[in-house]
Amino acid sequence: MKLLVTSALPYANGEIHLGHLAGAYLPADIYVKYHRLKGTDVIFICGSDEHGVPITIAAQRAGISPKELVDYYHPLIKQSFEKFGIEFDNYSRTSLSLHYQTVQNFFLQIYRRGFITPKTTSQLYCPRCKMFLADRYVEGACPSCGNNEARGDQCEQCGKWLEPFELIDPRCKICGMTPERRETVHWFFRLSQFETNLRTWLASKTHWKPNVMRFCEGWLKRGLVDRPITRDLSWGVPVPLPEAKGKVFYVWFDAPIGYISATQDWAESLGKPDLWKDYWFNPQTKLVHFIGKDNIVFHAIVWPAMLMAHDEFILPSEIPANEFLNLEGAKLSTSRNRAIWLSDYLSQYPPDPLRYALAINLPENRDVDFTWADFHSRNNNELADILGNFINRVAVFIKRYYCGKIPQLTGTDPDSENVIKMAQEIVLRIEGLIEGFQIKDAAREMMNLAAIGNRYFDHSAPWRTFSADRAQCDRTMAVCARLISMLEIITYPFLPFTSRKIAKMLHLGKRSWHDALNPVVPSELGETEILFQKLPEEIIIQERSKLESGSDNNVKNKKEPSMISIEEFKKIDLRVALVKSAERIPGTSKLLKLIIDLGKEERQIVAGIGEAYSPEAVVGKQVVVVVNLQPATIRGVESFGMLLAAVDGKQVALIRPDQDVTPGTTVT
Ligand code: B3M
Ligand code: ZN
Repeated sequence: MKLLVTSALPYANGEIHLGHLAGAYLPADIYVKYHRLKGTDVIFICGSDEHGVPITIAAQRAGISPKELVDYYHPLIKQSFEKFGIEFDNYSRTSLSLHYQTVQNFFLQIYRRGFITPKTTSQLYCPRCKMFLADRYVEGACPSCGNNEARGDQCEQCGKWLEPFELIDPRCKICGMTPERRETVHWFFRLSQFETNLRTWLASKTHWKPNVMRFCEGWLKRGLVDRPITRDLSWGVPVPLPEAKGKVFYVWFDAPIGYISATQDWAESLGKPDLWKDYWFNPQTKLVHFIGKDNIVFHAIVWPAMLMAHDEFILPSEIPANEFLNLEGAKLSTSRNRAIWLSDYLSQYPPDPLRYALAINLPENRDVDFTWADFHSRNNNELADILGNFINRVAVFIKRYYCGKIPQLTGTDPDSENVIKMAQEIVLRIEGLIEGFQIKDAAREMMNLAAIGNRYFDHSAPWRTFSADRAQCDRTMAVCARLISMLEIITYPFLPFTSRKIAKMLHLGKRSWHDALNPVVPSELGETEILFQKLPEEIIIQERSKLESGSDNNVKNKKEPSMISIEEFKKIDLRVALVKSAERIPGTSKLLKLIIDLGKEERQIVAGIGEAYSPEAVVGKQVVVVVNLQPATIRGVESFGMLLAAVDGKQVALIRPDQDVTPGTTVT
């Protein structure tokens, strides 16, 4: 069997937060680490989702291009995952040309097979922004639940998948204007054709999680309709049809194909460019998609239908979708800046305590709440007091009483036999739980093994038997060392950094999951160290208040435009200038090159007023200019400042002083 595991491709429009981790990344990483230990032929594939309106809106807000935005976030996301111990075989990105080709070929194949049809549709168009309002560019009231902030692609409140024109009282997300309807051609994926096949396929997934099944059944009951998979946007994978010039694919068409292109990218990086086919074309491969619940419809309905239409690749075997993580009793929200960012967490605490606190409380079957009080108690009362304490007290004892030499197991007694049996049962239970995607219960079992160790140690009282019954004491310590050796293996998927420290302590080399049932015990202790630092109680209050105030640490991708201070405003140097000369910049209708007089100096600036003003009309006029703007080259002409104008669609009006003043006068 081969295993191809994916986690949802995160949008490269912000950093990773705890909601992401609990939904699609940490459980997948635990699952994969376990399988790697087991020796399964497994690859773990992910990458940044770099297209779609979430990206273009964020870029527009930041005043940069979509490419600049994703180039900024992609490496940050990748690094945060690495620091948190999430080990993808490949973390790719959808702006790669390899991805473009794969998407275009995928499309052409389903086009040739007759599952794509063009249709003239009437879409919302913002006359002020001069663009079609696809997906999240439009907001309005949800026709199904009334939520007034439903987006053009989906209502977050009720989960309904929407087309923009279904919204009641729609408004342009950029400028607030009520859009009008305009006709445009789009290419539709004939999802309706796959209703029967999907129904049969889903019926075979009797073991899937009930949340996923219920969702899919609801969809099929309402009936599947054909969906447009193209958009009038400039950022995205271009549609490879001559008649579709200027159109790109809808992000949810290109993103899942990213699972394939990221695997191709992986194979290429290994110098074995065909290796990806061993997975995607192989009916023996189990394809497992870890996702959050908001992505169920795309992974369990649309994507399988796309794969059926294409007819060459394997279909998903498992879709273990998680519910949501709330924070301190309320919804996590990046737009309201109520989130805990992974990079902030990692700047203060080690990765394993968070891995544990999340793993033991995963939203597997229902939404769960992350609280700092719980995090604090998991760290202090479980990691430090149970797991850390067990390993530490055994190590200290062996060092002190045995000079670091670990006694070998000889003879037996009912207690020791029993504890080893219980430990072996735990290992087997963890196997079953992880393979059945019950990661949370598996994490509990792992801690249970350490708790059993502590009880055994207490009960055996080696500090007493050391002089009273030496053979008994030897046996206790040999059994404890065995349990630690087991813990080194079973903690690895959950707490990889800790597991490596334990391995150093026992001088353990590479081992497999099966070794946990019958672990080797070395004869001598290596380097020992405290595995978990206790955290002071103050952090609970501190972290909570950070979250509620949305303080600086949380502004990572604050999406709303913010207020500025008077100091910030004062940084802008505004002056009155007199236009000395003006000429059109050849090849453009909008741009004029102006020479302006600022009293002490003359400057050249480029102004985008050419459609409203002729060069003659501006010469001799006084205008207002930003003089400390970074110089820029526009159409090959250098500009050392920016002229102010009021702009409303095509109407442009220069801002001018009410009466003539000395050129160079400051505007405040
Ligand atoms: N980027 C949605 C999300 O981050 C999306 C997942 C794509 S998986 C193919 O919620
Ligand atoms: Zn608009």
